[in-house]
Amino acid sequence: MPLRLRALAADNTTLRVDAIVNAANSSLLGGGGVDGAIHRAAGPGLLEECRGLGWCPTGEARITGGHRLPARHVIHTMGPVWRGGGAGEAGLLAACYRNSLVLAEAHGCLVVAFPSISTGVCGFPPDLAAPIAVETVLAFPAQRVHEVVFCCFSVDDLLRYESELAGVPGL
Ligand code: AR6
Repeated sequence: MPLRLRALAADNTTLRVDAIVNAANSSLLGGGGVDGAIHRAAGPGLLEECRGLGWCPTGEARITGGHRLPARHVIHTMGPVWRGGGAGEAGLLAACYRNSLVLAEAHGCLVVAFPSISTGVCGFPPDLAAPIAVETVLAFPAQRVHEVVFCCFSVDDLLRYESELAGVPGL
């Protein structure tokens, strides 16, 4: 089945999907932005589970249950902090999407929703991040995952992803 990609304006803590992705920090112990929203909505059980996971280096990902979230799983990934573009940020951002999808596959997730990783507190320019997100997902050899949702938290980001997806032939 071909992989379906779509963009949606939503708060990802409300999505009833197999996995939502969290733009976490390396401690996996919560923070601001989408990370804070996910921990608030999931409740203390998520933090408890995260404590057992240890450190997550930039570009890698870890998976937990969804606890009180409608989503079955949370995939936590640490995106790169933007340092001007010469510090491997693009490759690390792509690794976040790829490694999150590897975990989604391994846990039988069919529908996965990504926030715009690194484009908030981490300062990655959203216009550069969106094409990396879309290209990396398209290049991923998905077998079980059949739908990827780009969960946009602003109208600007939604328009950005819609225009990116419109440029993909055959989608
Ligand atoms: N649903 C979907 N997207 C959201 C939500 C939400 N509920 N809330 C924010 N966004 P950020 P980062 C968007 O800052 O840049 C934390 O402190 C937001 O508008 O959450 O990867 C962590 O602990 C933006 O487009 O993540 C880390 O320390 C995108 O999510 C650090 O921030 C990412 O913004 C990670 O920074």
